[in-house]
Amino acid sequence: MFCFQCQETAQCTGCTRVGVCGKSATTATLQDLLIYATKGLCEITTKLRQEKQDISRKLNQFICENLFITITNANFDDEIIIKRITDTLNYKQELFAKLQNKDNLSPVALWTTDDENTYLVKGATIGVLATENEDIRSLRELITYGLKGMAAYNKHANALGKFNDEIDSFLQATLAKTVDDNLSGEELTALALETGAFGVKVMALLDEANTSRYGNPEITSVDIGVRNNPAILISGHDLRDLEMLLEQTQGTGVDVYTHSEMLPAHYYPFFKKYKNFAGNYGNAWWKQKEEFLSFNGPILLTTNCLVPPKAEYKDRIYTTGVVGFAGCKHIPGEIGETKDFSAIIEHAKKCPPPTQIETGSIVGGFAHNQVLALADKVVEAVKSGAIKKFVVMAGCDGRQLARNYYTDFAKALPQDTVILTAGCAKYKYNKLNLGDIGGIPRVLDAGQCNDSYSLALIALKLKEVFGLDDINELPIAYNIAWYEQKAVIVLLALLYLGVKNIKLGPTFPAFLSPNVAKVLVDNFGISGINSVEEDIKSLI
Ligand code: FSO
Ligand code: SF4
Repeated sequence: MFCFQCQETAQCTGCTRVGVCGKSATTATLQDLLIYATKGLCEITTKLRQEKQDISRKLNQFICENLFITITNANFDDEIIIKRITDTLNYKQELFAKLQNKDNLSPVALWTTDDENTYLVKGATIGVLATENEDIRSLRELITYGLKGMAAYNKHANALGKFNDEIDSFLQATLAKTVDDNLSGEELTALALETGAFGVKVMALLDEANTSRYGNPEITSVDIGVRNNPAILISGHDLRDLEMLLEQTQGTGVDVYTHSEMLPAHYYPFFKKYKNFAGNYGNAWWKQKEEFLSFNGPILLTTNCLVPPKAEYKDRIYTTGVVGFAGCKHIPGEIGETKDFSAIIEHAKKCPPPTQIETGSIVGGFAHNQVLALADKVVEAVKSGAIKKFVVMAGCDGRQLARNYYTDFAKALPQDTVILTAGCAKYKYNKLNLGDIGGIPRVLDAGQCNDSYSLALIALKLKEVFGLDDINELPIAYNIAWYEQKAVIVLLALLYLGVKNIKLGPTFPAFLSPNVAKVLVDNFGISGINSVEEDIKSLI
């Protein structure tokens, strides 16, 4: 195996024997083959579109799910991945038959087999390292990871009934281009930036999907203690799954708590009507081994990030959607279908209530609508000098000790600075009680990682209010933490919006070759993190 798609990759170069995430070599190879088969399928769907033939929504969704399954910590279940490879090849055959012009198809599009036993042998020949030129490899992977993030956000929008054919067409055409040997480094670089443009579009689509169904996030205080009822913990990013779970738990005596990236659900007006929607339990994804144990009840994983579960609580893990782990119960249901959560609810009834690990509350809900409602106050605070600088500290949290930098950085920021955050990176400082500036909290949480879009909208609005020509003239600094591939699409989206001088940490992506990293440094001023003192000095 060779995988270097996430920040925790071994020695900051690549996982080669087993994933630091717990992914086995077999699973990694099967995931590589799933991506390879999907790239071939996308070449054919793209050609069919050129022939003005229709591609069904079902197929668009299937492609997005294939990508989403391979995001770090989403799916470890070989059986599921093998079935998806087979389904992908079957789709490919079906569409190939419809193709009028079958000339000039790549070997990737033409590859097929009806023998599942050959998957591992084939998978070992088509992985990341099969592209020999390290710069082409780097750009191909940068684009592929960005598209994985895009696919995840698109899937969430689709689950709420929002679709955009332009996004699906771009995603598939671009994925196919990552196996096109005729594309130069310059062309692939341009394609990576165009991927960022579609990153903005997909986050806008998801924002519309979320807010049209659940209302605009508003300032909300979320309890982090526990009640005395049996309960279900829901993790991941899928708000539609949460909605169905809350509907089905009404009147059962079972409470529902959010974990990690599901915390921002509390900020939406829609979910406040559910009396059993108890609060948030725990922290970012990587602390789940302790927190799932002490939660005592069943846990529903709706998307990444699942850490291979300990035996002590494995029987309490339920997966749904793209998530999978051999031996854990999977709750089925396609987009548009109502899932049946009765098994997990019955399970919860037999469990003791959660053990309290924290008390108090955290405040969030500062997505674009809420911040713009406070715009006068914010602009006044900037003009008066009460707020000197905003620091965008969005992104992901992770296990590495080096990430304590972000806690230290938040603590060391001067009192006249405000942190704008989104994603699970917030858990490094959202319980520090950093105070407020004239009633404006010093940590403004917009929501999940996709709500980084909100932060971009806020920046664009401030640019307009202050009458500036360039987003980079604003008193905003960017110190972003990344972990998995959704962060890649967020980063590409910010670059597309023209944001410069982003600090990216805790380490630079291993998949950026020195030359590709140089392009990002030279054109966008991206840099890594240094000591807290040095970075406070350079950013503030
Ligand atoms: Fe965190 Fe995991 Fe949302 Fe990622 S929970 S690490 S960026 O999935 O997607 O922020
Ligand atoms: Fe390694 Fe990350 Fe790939 Fe897992 S996802 S195998 S930790 S690079």
